[in-house]
Amino acid sequence: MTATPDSRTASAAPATRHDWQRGEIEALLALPFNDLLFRAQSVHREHFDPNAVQISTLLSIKTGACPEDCKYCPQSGHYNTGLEREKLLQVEAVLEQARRAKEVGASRFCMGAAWKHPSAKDMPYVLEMVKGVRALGLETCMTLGMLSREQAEQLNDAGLDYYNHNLDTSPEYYGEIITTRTYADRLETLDHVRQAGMKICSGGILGMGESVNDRAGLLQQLANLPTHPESVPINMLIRIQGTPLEHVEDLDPLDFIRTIAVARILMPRSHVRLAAGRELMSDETQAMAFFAGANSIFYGERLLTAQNPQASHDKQLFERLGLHPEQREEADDATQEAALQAQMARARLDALTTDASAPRHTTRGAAADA
Ligand code: SAM
Ligand code: DTB
Ligand code: SF4
Repeated sequence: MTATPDSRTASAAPATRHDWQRGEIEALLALPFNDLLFRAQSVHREHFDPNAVQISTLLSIKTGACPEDCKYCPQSGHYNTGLEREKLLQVEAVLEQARRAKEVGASRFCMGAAWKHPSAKDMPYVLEMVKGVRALGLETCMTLGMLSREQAEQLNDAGLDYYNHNLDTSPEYYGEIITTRTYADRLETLDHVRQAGMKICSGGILGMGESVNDRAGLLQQLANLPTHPESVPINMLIRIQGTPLEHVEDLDPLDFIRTIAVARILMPRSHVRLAAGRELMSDETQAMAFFAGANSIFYGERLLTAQNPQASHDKQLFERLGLHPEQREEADDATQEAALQAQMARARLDALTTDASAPRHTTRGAAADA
């Protein structure tokens, strides 16, 4: 297993914390907006190219009729959402979609299935999909529900890079949203994924009627995992007709941005994804989310079943904001550490050789561009 991001903190920045208290996180969420965004953007620049955004494309490989009762979900069999169900796609059909995603610039292909967990009968097909997508030169991600230790190992052996499994909300609010799978079940799956050697993609949904304390609770759970998830999707609830959350109150977009900013501060080396709900956001809200430290999106007109912004609109937004797609999410950790150290050495040299009157802020920019 490769070194984790947290093991490369050595000399570059303060050690990443895993002991956040709920009150500390609530205090960050309550900062004056400008102070919070300044702090988040400063942390962001220490670890990332501030103008690069990682691009993933999603495909639903098995749609609808899910036995779970997640109150937000169009695919739950418990609610009548009018969604047409589909069996597991053929491997070749999935690879065809992956080729298209690659052509339009995605670096990662995420496959999602509406399952409680994968069955033994489905696993061989899923493993073939991982191998095939990987062979196209794309990073692979799957979200298939709960995994046993053995299934996680099989996926890792097939070459799966990321497993997405969200905590969704705080442990206290969770029972209001899902009753068919526990918080502990979710943490156990995350542990199996990590032990098997895969990277974790885990985040949650905002706008489900949760309190600020619940948002702090979700972030606390994620940030206090033994290793931070490499990818943290923050979804804005897409209200789906027929689900129990159909009429939940609007979330203030500024509160959404605040949560992204705090995620960035707590998990400084993780990719924070501005995930579901962009279709409902203004370009200005999305721009602010990128400023707050979001650096990953789902690209393409469809998420799993719901709409996402048109690709042409996203292209235009990237141009207007001077953003560019990140080429690959992560080189291996040793390579990334070496690049960071080299950048910092160069920056120190620059600082020594630059005219004393010249502005000094170039140092941080150089390091962040590693
Ligand atoms: N069935 C698998 C599972 O839940 O473990 C994987 C697919 S599931 C659709 C992946 C994630 O999508 C959920 O955990 C939830 O965070 C997000 N999601 C589902 N419906 C959503 C909605 N209406 N709005 C925002 N996010 C949603
Ligand atoms: C995540 O956190 N968001 C994505 C992905 N992981 C799998 C899914 C969003 C689903 C939105 C509703 C739908 O498309 O059905
Ligand atoms: Fe099923 Fe996943 Fe939807 Fe829950 S979120 S109902 S587990 S597809």
